[in-house]
Amino acid sequence: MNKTILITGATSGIGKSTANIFAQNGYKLILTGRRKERLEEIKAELQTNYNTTIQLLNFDVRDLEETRKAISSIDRNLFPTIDILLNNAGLASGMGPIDDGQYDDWNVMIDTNVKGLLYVSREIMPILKQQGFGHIINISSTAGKDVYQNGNVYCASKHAVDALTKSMRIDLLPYGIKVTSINPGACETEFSLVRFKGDQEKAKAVYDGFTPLTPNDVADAVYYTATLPKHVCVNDLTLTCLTQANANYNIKKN
Ligand code: NDP
Ligand code: 8X3
Repeated sequence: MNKTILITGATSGIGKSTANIFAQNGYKLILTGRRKERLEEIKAELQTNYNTTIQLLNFDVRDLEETRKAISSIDRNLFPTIDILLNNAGLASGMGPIDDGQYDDWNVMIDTNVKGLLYVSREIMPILKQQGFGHIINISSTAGKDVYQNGNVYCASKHAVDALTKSMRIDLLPYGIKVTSINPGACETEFSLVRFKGDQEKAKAVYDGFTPLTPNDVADAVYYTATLPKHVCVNDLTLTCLTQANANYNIKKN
């Protein structure tokens, strides 16, 4: 029987690349995101290329009621098991000193990266517990390991993901559920475009002078951790491009 992965934030970047690699390898997909048209396009492309079974869930992870409704609408005949949950949906909003922080930016980051991840996980956990197996993979960040100047609330939200991953691993251990944190460094996606609110020049400049990770690099790491033998769990995997040592240090040379 083909396995199923549920990917939050599959409309772009790391989530979209992960959908592709798992589809290529025969997995069934449940793909989520707010941008419905993008979800439909990705579904059509993956079905054409790999003849994959896909269900789309179009919702905002910040909205508990929408999240509950979406998760309960999963077609359990098509997807009798959920083998992997990839908590990937997330964002940075703004970048600047904390004393100048914008409340809307803080709310959107905490609501998405922390509460959204919790909502989706909480709704999926009963399914995993009932199965007696499953794997939750949380996309944290190098920003979940160290803080950097002007990163304050984004870094805090990813530190929270780090803490939640560790807690989930302990609490879910009795049910045979694996929990992994994947912590990428700079990866060129729509991340900076979102952080800088559509300012293309500013977003592009983030990746000037070095070769960042690609979303496929991170998707490969997700695939690796998800396909290890049953008795093996990667707890924590940090990956950066060659020029980056941690959240604070990037020599920015190609
Ligand atoms: P993208 O902006 O390319 O993708 C973000 C995805 O998250 C989109 O599919 C978006 O979908 C989804 N998303 C955002 N907000 C919500 C929401 N409220 N409800 C549902 N879905 C949402 O960025 P990345 O691929 O880079 O980001 C993916 C994850 O990787 C994030 O958690 C990010 O923090 C993390 N990360 C990124 C790094 C980087 O350098 N790029 C490095 C380390 C970690 P839609 O807008 O359609 O809802
Ligand atoms: C995203 C990477 O360096 O902007 O988590 O924090 S960074």
